[in-house]
Amino acid sequence: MPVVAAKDDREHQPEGEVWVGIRIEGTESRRRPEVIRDAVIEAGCEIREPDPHPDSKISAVHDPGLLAWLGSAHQEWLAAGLDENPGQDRVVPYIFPHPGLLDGTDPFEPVATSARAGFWCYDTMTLIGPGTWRAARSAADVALTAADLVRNGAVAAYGLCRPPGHHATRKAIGGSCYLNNAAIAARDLVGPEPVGVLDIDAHHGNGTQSIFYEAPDVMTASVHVDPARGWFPHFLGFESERGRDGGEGANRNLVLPPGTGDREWLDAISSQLDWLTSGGIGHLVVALGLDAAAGDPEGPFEVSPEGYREAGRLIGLSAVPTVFVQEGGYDLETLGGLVATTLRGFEEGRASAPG
Ligand code: SP5
Ligand code: ZN
Repeated sequence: MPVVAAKDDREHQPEGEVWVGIRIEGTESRRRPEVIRDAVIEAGCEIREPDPHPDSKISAVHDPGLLAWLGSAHQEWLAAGLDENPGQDRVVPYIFPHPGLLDGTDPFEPVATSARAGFWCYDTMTLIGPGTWRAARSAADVALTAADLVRNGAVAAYGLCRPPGHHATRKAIGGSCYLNNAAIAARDLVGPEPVGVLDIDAHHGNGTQSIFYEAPDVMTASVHVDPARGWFPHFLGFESERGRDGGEGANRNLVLPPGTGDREWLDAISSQLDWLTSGGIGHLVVALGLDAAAGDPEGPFEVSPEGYREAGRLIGLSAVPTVFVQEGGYDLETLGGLVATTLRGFEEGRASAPG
């Protein structure tokens, strides 16, 4: 399977995340793409660099104001001297346009550099450093290049995106995500037939859901840990969220309790694949998070490597041209093997699929 990866992924150095007010180490490390690269090379995949794509492909899913801010946020932060006083070298918000603050008035982009961060970022865990924009923009090119390969006839392609993307919304970064790589690829692949997004990261793909919430031409399906059991993104990911207006009925969430293992997880994935294929999708984008695996430090599921292989097999059996986009997965010991195993499962499923 062709693999697309950018050297720029290591330029993103958030140096941790602020959680409950404390800067902690953070798990979205630059080692992640290294271990994945090693494993897919070992599995015999060829790696290629992404091709550059125009900004219009990004602004098709993100607010141009967000893109303008993201591209210059760290430089503005330094220009405002916040790295020296009070001594914060990463962009991090302190005040947010909370509905309870605004009470129905329309938010506007504030003037102060420190306040602007909260206008475009919904949590404190998604820090911006000097190379964050370059890495995020390259990750979007990775997803778009993988989409090109599949549009031009490849059965599937894998985009090794870092930073990940599925928590980023049209107007806000969050959850360690900056540009929504899977959504950018999905929007780019819409043709006469709708596109399906299957998100198997342990966390709800809230950004992808919200970007396409009113879209009739992108079906979004996510399998994730129940937010009602206390899990990120906490406010979204419930099964009652089914889309709105033109997108009514085109979003489907399946939630599972902490501790879920292979059987229930695979049943949910299978159900989502049936739903997507019955919608007549022409392409599938898989938001591939490996944090559902047993032992992952950020996810509470107990999925085995064999479970991931079976998930890949089910996706391959659906016989829909597929773009895999890397999302979460934080156990550096097993992450690379899980990606390779999932892609191998896909090849097996595809080989025994009709057509
Ligand atoms: C792409 C992706 O998988 N993003 C996951 C973001 C969820 N992060 C939630 C973190 C919640 C607090 N973690 C603190 C760990 C302290 N040990
Ligand atoms: Zn995740």
